[in-house]
Amino acid sequence: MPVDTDRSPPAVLTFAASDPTGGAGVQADLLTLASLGCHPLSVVTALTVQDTAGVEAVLAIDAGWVADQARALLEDIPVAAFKFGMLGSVEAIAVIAEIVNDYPDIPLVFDPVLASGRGDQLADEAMVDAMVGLLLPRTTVLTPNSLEARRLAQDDENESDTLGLSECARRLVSAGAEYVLITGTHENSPRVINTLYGSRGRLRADQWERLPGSFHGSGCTLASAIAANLAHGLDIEVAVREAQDYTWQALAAGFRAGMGQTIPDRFFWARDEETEDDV
Ligand code: PXL
Repeated sequence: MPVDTDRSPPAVLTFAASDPTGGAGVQADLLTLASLGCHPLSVVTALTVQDTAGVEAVLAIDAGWVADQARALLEDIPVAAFKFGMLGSVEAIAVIAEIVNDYPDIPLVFDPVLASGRGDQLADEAMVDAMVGLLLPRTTVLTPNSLEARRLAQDDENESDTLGLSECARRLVSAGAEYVLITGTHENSPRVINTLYGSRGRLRADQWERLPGSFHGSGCTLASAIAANLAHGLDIEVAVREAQDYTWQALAAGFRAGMGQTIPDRFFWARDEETEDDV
């Protein structure tokens, strides 16, 4: 039977690590992409042992296996957007760069995961260098939080704390990212300010009410939502703006599955609302 591509939801391919809690990583990406009407494809780059509080151990998947997973999918299924999360190793970054460079027209959203919410390191300096050198030149939208932006943009370790976010964005764009969305959750401002930069500097800033508590997988949700919106054909600025709105709603509807951080509810819109008749 012929494949009915007209009725297929756009396929989005995420390269990310497994988070067994379903809060972050591949599992967060799959939930977000499905919630936003995409078909999620996934290449697993690492396994983690973790709970909702933090990451206990990481097993990077062999780079050859990462490449084989991706090639098998790309030879079979047309992909509308790529999304990168935690990538596991320098070797995996190198093969992933080589693969996505063969598909230059597919938009790519890169969430440069460097640490867990608790601060467990998920990328070393060699991985940071490989991300900047090999992945930024292929990135459509980079979505660092302010800590990640400083670490990716710094020239030397002492500079990091003082580097302004617009200077970070300028450096990340000159390293090759087309757009950079720096999220302001970790800054000391009463509201969260997320700023989108492009080659001509600041494009827009969106402000969000700061929600109480700390969340597991908010960055994965935001980057996947941008990828989903790009896969549906939205312009960058609209895709970025609507993805923030979706993420804010998922966070506001978040739940505590365990004893650690709150997990965003990516299917907030599908929950039964209590109506007056129910009470
Ligand atoms: O939220 C960043 C992140 C991404 N991917 C995996 C993670 C985490 C944070 O813990 O574990 C697999």
